[in-house]
Amino acid sequence: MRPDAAPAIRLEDYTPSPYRIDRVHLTVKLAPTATSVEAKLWVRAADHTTAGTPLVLDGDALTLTGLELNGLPLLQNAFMATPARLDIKDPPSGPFTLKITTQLDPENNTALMGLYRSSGTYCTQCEAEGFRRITYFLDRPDVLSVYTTRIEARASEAPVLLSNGNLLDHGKIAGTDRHFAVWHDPHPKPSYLFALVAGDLARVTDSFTTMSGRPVALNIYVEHGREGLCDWAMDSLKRSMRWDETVFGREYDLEVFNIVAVSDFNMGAMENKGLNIFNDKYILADPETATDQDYANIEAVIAHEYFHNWTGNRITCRDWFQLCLKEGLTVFRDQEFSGDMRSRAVKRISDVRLLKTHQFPEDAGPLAHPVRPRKYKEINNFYTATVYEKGAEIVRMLKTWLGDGAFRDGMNLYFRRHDGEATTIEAFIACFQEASGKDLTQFFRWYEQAGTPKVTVRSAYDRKAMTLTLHLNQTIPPLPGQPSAQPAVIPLRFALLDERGQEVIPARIDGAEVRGDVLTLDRARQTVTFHGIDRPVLPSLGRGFSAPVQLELDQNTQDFLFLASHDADPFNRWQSLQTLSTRELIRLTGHIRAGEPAEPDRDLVQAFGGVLGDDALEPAFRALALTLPTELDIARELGQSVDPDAIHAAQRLLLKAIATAHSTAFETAAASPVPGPYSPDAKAAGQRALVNKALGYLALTGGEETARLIARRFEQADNMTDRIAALTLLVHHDLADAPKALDAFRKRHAGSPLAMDKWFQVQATAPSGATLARLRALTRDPLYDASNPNRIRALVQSFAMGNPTQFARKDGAGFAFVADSALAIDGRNPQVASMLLTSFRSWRSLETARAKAAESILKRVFETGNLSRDSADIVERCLQ
Ligand code: 0A1
Ligand code: ZN
Repeated sequence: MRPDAAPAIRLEDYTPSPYRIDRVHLTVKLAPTATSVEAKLWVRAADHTTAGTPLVLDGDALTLTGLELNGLPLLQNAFMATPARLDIKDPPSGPFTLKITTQLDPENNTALMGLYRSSGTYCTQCEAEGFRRITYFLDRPDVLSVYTTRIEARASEAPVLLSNGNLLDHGKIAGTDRHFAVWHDPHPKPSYLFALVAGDLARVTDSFTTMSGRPVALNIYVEHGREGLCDWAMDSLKRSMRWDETVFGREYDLEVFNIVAVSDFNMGAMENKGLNIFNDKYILADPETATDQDYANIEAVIAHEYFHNWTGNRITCRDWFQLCLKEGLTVFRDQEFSGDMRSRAVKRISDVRLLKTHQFPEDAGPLAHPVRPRKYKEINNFYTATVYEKGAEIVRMLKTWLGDGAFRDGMNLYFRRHDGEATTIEAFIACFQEASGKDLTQFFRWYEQAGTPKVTVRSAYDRKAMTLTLHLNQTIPPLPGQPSAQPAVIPLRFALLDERGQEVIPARIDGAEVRGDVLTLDRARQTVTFHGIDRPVLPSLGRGFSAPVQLELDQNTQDFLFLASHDADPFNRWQSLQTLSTRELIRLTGHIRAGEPAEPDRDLVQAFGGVLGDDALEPAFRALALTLPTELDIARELGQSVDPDAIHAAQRLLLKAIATAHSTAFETAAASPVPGPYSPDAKAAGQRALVNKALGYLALTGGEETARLIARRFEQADNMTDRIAALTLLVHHDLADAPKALDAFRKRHAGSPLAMDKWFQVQATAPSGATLARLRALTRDPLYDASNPNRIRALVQSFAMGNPTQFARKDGAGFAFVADSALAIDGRNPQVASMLLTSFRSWRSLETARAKAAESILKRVFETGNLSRDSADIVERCLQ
């Protein structure tokens, strides 16, 4: 089959399953290359119209070794089995049982989907369609079954045997060296939430008492010797459980909650019922090997997976088009949790930065898709920033627009009405429609239209009439498959500020729906008039980033500088500086490309000094405010004819100007000690962020003395945050001590693959012409493992996504490196390959020579024989 010939699955083609499977008994006899799985299924027709019709079960690369119907072997001509499906041609019209036996080879399952081995531990990954690699099944999320799982294994190979639910029984198998465990999960669930783990693992244990007084055993399983690295994860879990009770009224519902950390995992983590499986980088942490960011990520991912127990597991998706029903909502919930645990403002800014650097470009290029896609060829390619992050923004807009009370009522109605169901976005939104009494038809467009709306604002103040008028315009630029779009519902949180920064409250507002400080746009063009405005005011719009849109304001530099220092909304203070910096970087980039001299704007440079010196602002906020928009942000803003070298040079120029103008203040900030021994809490992390940000500015202008200071910081660091910050400066600024420091780091952390990932990443993101050759050499480093997703992400993905000048080298060598890395892994692990290929998504916006180089490499990949469906889908869409 040509790679592009895979059929597309379409939302409009959804039909309910003709059969139900009420109960599943699995008996899994584990052996590295010959595991047998016996699945007994209690099957019945969904209704009389489907009774007796052929039953078609999904499979993927399966070997059938036995098949019985109602306890009797099925005759050859009564069924048809291929690795990809099992047809029961003429099933009974009443309920019946099927016993299906398959044989698996976990040891050689390199795709990390289905049952595989990670460092000797048997584990599973079933979302989205991995269960069909274990047994033939109705592998679709709207088929909910109660599972009982018996696991057998050699006791010495796998002393720990885990599956979903509660432990029913365990013991030795007499006369053998094997033992067993039986797990029962009383909650009906779709097959994608099934999990099994077996191995020689250490256990860290704790407990939790739920709000109604039920005890829950909490266990985290890790490789032996890693027990000491689980404290933060366990603490995060307990805080997540309490928070979900307090804020959403959700209580845990099993006797035990198990988490397992594995080192080979394609994604971040997986919310299997009662048995979450994690990429170990989101569990393991100590100050020696994990950064402050790692601690924050662990807290967020633990919360995310735990919160799925209600939003995803108890209420699941009818089909995979509804993926954001569980993902967007659960991201929203984990963001709120982190906001409560840390500084809300800082968390919000970090989330918006992520959205702008990952989701906005996705939404502006060939891989753009609605939050609820209408078709897919490979569902694994839709675990995207759009489904997750934009999906979360939509839920947040509901809260902003409807208000906290109606939002809470809508959530409660959703939990009450849909518990135990596989449902849809429509059903979710209907709950808020009922709770608020508002018509949400137009709001629903957020799920159906791709693209980031652009809202332009022109303002006019009429002193005599005492009115401020805003002329607002919203558009979504044309996208592949979406030539035009309809106006969206856009809630804008706002305030009007007078020249002293005091809020001016309008007597009346015409032209838009207003509730409190939220005005909502719903037309392509809209004129909003604020009455009773007795003095000139500046609007502060989109406070807290109240809608995922691109706001184009007609304010001038002075206006933005004013907002940057006076806005009571910390998000808009940050945003104002970002907007100004973006404008400035675009201007500088233009001059640099034209070969003209360029001088950064003095007022802007001055403003950064103001932020740095403002002790009233929390250090974490100051560190963020001192961070310029990324080079990729500027590329996205430019949108066409992008020259990454020019953007890089412009950024350097502005950074250097800021560093030079405020060198003394940066020296002071860089020398401020963070009090006490290392603690990962948000306050201390913020202080470290500011110190390291200041050190980064010093590195731009400093001479040998600064270089020595940075080398000393590297040597003396007592935590990974400071050590990796110093190492990054040494390597990215090509300072004399860089090679020595890289060696020292490698020696120190050779025993920690996760710490070594940082070492690979620092080198992969160095903006130097020598980087590519260095990376090629690193792929041969014995500590690099070209089949481990985390290593590939650290070396190749961070190069592709985090090193714009080198990835988009004019000679095409950067593109070739990434494409060849993808091809090298594609046969073993298609998901990782396609993830690498998504880094080509913005190729069309590059200037001609680079775009041509990217295109010819994409075409070469596309024409490769045997390309996986995952990779073919991405490349095909990139080329469309
Ligand atoms: N549901 C998980 C993410 C996930 C998705 C797919 C996977 O394998 C293809 C694994 C994990 C989450 O949102 O955390
Ligand atoms: Zn999730």
